[in-house]
Amino acid sequence: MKAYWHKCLLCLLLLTPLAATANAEPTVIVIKASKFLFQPAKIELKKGQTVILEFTSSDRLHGFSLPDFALQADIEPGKTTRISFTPDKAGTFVFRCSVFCGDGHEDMAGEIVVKDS
Ligand SMILES: [Cu+2]
Repeated sequence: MKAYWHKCLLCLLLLTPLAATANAEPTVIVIKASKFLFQPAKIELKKGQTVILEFTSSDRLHGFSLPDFALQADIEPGKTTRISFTPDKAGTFVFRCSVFCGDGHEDMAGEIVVKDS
């Protein structure tokens, strides 16, 4: 009988971390856009791991464009824009503002570094 309870306990211990992983919400990466930068400008992700990219703008309309993953979004001031993103390849990928926002617009960019998990 004692052995039986030991087995039960063992099963519980083994299954608990699995259940926790299955229910885990994707990590939210908060990105702030303003003239003429993204903060943070460098984002590190893991291949195959889903994250939510959450954008806000503190001044005017900006855009987010990540052509290597065909991702595109408008970032409107006063609004929160969320995109679910699961990088399926490793590497360094440049994202840019895709809405002309003034004299520094051309330099408004950042990079996403995806590491093999
Ligand atoms: Cu811009």
